[in-house]
Amino acid sequence: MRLGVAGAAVLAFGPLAAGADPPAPALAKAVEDLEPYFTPQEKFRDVSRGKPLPHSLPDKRKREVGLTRETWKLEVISDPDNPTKIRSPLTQKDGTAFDFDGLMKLAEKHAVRFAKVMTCLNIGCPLGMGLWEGVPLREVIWLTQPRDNLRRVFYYGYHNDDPQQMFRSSLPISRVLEDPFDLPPVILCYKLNGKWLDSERGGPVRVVVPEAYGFKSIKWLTHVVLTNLYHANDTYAEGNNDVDTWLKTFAATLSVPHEVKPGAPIPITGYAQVGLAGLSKVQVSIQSNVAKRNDDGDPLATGNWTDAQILPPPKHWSDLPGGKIIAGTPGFDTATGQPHTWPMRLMKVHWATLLPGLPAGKYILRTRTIDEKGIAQPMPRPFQKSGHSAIESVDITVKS
Ligand SMILES: Nc1nc2c(c(=O)[nH]1)N[C@H]1C(S)=C(S)[C@@H](COP(=O)(O)O)O[C@H]1N2
Ligand SMILES: [Mo]
Repeated sequence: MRLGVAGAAVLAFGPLAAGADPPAPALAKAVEDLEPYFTPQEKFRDVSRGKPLPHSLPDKRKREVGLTRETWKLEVISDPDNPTKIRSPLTQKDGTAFDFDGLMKLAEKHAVRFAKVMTCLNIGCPLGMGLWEGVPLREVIWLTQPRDNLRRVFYYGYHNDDPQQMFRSSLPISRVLEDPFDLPPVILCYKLNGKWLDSERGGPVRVVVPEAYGFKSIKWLTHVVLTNLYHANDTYAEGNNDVDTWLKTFAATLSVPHEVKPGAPIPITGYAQVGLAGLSKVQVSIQSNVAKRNDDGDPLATGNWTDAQILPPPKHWSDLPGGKIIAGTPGFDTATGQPHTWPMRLMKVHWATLLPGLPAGKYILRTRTIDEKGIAQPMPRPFQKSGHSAIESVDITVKS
């Protein structure tokens, strides 16, 4: 089903460079100038909090508080307020806390990798796109031999030993113990794009939750707490956020000529975030901004949407070693490194379109996506606290 719809989308529009008609030079140039596919670690946008920011601590202090691979310690315990029955808690006090060597032992057998955009629920565009590697969190939870009264897990990282600074997130235990709908597991992540996870990205070890917005992916992880609490206790809940939401599908522009000559075709490129709903099409609409706005701000109602070309997967996956998807990444062919399906959920795609020339005037360009089920996304959805996914509007002026 997924292969069908997603595959059809690519075939119908054809890979840009391989089409019968070579793309117009203006569009070819815009496509060539697109951003790199994967984001180098240091180029991610950093929105993490802490005074001081944990990644800015001097190396000596990092060693003291366990923020290096050599000194990292993870406690996995029962919640004293809503206890889970576990046989073997992993604690500093008993000298049983989990360490990086233990993680690497588990990695020999259980390491997994997946590509995912890291997007903050409160910020429109992804902070970065990464190939994340780690050990499923459940492997470490099993070490404690949980027995009874286990409904959720919550977790937090180093926060300068100041309770006010704790940034916590939580998940139902079922999400950790099994992976629904083909999703990758929730991981204890230690590598990004084939390199050790650096301190700014949450190293030595962070959680990464594949289908979630950034706030579930706790950095500088130090504590995993097994609990019989039946509801979320995320720090983000206090900020009026929808803490059960998952990654949305939407499109946005990357390059738009803000002023063009009358009759000149208009090259446009952009990206789409492929959320859990999948992606079958990217569409654009251009309207005169003086046209009667019968839509009341709802461009979905106007219906003059045209399909953009979803670009094929890159030949060179920039920022990965050798520009190649690391062998053994599920969803990618081991020999060619090409994805089995495209677009793939949790990742982003690039798109391009050449709009026909227009008479002089002022216009508004909008972009949207059609999900795998054929439903336009974003739905007219004012609920920004479920993850930003607005229809973007960009002004274009046509004048001689
Ligand atoms: N310990 C800790 N983890 C954290 C945060 C934080 O402030 N402290 N911020 C979260 C939020 S809100 C987001 S969006 C992501 C951002 O991940 P990045 O910095 O790798 O892009 O980290 C999450 N993990
Ligand atoms: Mo965030």
